[in-house]
Amino acid sequence: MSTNNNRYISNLTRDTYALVLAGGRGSRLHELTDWRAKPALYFGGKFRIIDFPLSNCINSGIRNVGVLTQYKSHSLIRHLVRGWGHFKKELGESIEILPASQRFSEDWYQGTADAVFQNIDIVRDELPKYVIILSGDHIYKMDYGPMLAQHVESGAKMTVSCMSVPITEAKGAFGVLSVDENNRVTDFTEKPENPSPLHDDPEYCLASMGNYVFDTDFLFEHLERDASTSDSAHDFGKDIIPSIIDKHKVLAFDFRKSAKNDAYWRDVGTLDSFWDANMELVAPIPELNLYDKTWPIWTYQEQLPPAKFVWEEEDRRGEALNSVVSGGCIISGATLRRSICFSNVRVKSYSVVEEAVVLPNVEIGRRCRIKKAIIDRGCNIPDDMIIGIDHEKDKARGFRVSSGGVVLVTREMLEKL
Ligand code: ADQ
Ligand code: ADP
Repeated sequence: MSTNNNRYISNLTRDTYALVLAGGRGSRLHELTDWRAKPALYFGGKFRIIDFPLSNCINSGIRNVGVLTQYKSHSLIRHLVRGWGHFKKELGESIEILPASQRFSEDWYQGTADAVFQNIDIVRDELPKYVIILSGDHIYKMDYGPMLAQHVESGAKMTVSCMSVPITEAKGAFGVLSVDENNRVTDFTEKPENPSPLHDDPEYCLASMGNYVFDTDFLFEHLERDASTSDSAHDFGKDIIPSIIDKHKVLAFDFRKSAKNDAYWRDVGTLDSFWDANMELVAPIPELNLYDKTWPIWTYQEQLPPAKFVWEEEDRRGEALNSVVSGGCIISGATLRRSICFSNVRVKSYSVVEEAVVLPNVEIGRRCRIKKAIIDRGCNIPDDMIIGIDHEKDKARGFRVSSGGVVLVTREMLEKL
């Protein structure tokens, strides 16, 4: 049967259970993930990171999803319950939250393989033929159908999605694969210091996106074997993949080749990459199209009044240029340039906010000047405060300045002033 046959793909996706790994801390995001897991972090004016893999599942026709949570899961679980709680088992749909609940032992989830192992019986109950394991940490649009179709047609036991990235970016950051001429994975090293280059491009290597398709029985067999191995970190990248590639058919799925011009994928693991990916959205035509009706990104939406811009006098123009402004915001007599305002942000007269990512419920007082900054949820920026112009001054006040020159301000930092 052909992979272009939609019916074939939808049968496959219906036979698939998705597990989204959403327990990671995201320590390189510093104070932004002090109180929330990385998948719960806000993105793009009204979303959270987890909305992207979940929307990809729904848009791909995978309607049974488990979300594995662990670290600081409160805000993530609240978001899932509010925004993703309407799936109906009766209609063959479900989104289940699977917190580390010490069901098998006294331990929390150890590595990612252990997180899945501890939920084997829940997945088994669903009787899926295939399990797709997804990282809950990335911003991307991906139709999982072609990956599943390749997996089944090739007769692979496991398929790893990957894309070519510059070696300088992959170093110490991603799992790196080598493949033969049939795309079979011949080597997999988790976060190597010296990634093996592509044979036709020495500057690039093949990086794992942290998304895997397994035949269900094969997955269970190897998770059980790994669970009884004492010197394992119980992690897919470190243990499971390297231990199976010699004996079993593990294939790479090249996301960039499959999605062609639509191969958008961002790891927003640092303050700089988080700020960059948000800033991309204020471009006149961003690479990530959030307005694409054929691939909607769902989220929890509060009922809010529309954004309002108030212009009272010539030097108090409430305006936003090349910016994204969410519901409930009032920009009164202030100027926003190349900025993103999440819901319920207030910016008062004579303030100028440039290249800022302003999370929900922030108030920015009068005559403030903010440049290249991330303002965390609930901050109250007092009148006349200047942020992002003099980094030495920012640091002296306890704000965090990233290596790329992005200033992070949180409520706790402001309270200490
Ligand atoms: P990392 O993202 O660095 O690399 P990891 O920290 O294990 O690996 O996180 C993978 C996913 O699992 C994330 O979505 C995270 O939130 C989640 N997670 C981590 N620990 C968890 C736990 N105990 N319980 C539940 N969820 C947990 C991985 C791969 C690399 C690959 C990159 C791509 O290991 O090979 O290149 O993803 O970014
Ligand atoms: P500033 O005077 O510093 O710009 P204000 O809070 O006084 O800040 O708001 C100025 C303008 O914003 C108001 O005159 C009004 O037009 C608009 N505004 C403020 N709050 C509201 C609100 N709750 N509903 C509708 N408009 C509002």
